[in-house]
Amino acid sequence: MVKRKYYQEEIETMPVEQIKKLQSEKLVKQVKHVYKNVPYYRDLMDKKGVTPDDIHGIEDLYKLPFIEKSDLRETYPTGMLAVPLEDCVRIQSTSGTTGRRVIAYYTQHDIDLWDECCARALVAAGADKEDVVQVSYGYGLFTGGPGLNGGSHKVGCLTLPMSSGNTERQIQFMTDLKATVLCCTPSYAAYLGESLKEQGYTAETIPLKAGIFGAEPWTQEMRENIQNTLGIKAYDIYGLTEISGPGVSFECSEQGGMHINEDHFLAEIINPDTGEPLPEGEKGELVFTCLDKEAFPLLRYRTRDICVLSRKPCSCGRTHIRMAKPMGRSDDMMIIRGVNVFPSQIEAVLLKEGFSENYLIKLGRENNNDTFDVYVELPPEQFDDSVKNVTAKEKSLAAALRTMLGIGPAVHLVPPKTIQRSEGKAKRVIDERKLHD
Ligand code: DLL
Repeated sequence: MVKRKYYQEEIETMPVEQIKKLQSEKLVKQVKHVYKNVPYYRDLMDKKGVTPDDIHGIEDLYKLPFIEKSDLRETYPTGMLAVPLEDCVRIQSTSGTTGRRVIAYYTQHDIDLWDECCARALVAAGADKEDVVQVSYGYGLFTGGPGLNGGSHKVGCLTLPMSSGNTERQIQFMTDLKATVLCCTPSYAAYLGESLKEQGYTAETIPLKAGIFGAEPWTQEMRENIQNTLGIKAYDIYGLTEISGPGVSFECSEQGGMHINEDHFLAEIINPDTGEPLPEGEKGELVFTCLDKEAFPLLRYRTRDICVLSRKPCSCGRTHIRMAKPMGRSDDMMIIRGVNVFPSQIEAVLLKEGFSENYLIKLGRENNNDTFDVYVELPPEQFDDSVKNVTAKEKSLAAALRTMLGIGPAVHLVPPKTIQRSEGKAKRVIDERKLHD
């Protein structure tokens, strides 16, 4: 049997001009739908002096007002719904730490569209009918489990709805049922790899061939570690609850950025300070417009993810625009002693210097000065090193971090396995400075 290259070839390889035409048609319709059915957004448009008649195509997108997380909190729980509640078949929700959770609603059409996006991601990672897909993202309100589960069904794979956690059971099912594709957060993939290794498995004896990892930032170095430990090709996948869930964009075999499912999601990059749209190739905040979702069709939603888009042709044949790995969030960037720092920069240095991705950043304040501590696990084979050696390593790691960041943290090397492992999104920063309410 010939392996399929695309899940929906015609759409995924559509010439760019045609995609833009399709987007324009869908946008005009979608704006009418939202204006008519979402009073909150109608008010925002009225205040900006724009009506659906002003929107003739994607070139008019900039006229529309943005939606931000604060709007979703304000309209909680149903104020952004664009269809009667009785037409909805599902909700999902974000894991929000403060304030009200965001609830996203789906009609059956919206679920189908989302599942198809995940199916495209799975096929791009080489999955086909004969594959066994282990979904180890959390199930429930989090979109990771349900999204990849739906995509895997569409492709016709045998789906193992493992959810996260219970690593012993994960390994048992993976090896007994010969799972070939693993879907989970990159930090959990790294942890599973560590546990498999401890049980004597090697890259050759682990049945997996591909992994689809996302939901949190991860570096190229972390990708290489995971690929080597599990003996797989590791693909990035991106998404957010507000826009549907995983599969808003996904990586292909080129592993060079994620193709955005442009027939459903229109992407822009804006200057996060001024809101001005930026030209392609410039770094800024990613903004999405849902082109054909029915229940929760957000227009110009500000993701806070800092990113770059590229139309460079891709060797995989897909024509949809690619987004780079998010480089951080405009709202999770740390400002330490006046310097902007992204946790992913720290991770990149640690991995490059031969340490593991198990680390913790602690920020505090002493005498009106920021304290900046990085706790990193020693590789097991170096655990017995003399105090002198460990101190020297701490110093050299601190120097490498200073070179990268422009400020130097205090580095603390701690025994292996002392930093708490994560089964979902890893919490890597503890900020005790209380810079926000
Ligand atoms: O994390 C959806 C998802 C599930 C994506 C499974 C991929 C796989 P939320 O919980 O709403 O949704 O979080 C969305 O997570 O705005 C990004 O900041 C971050 N994020 C998601 N995917 C990636 C990725 C899901 N591949 C927020 N790389 C987004 C970096 C990511 N950050």
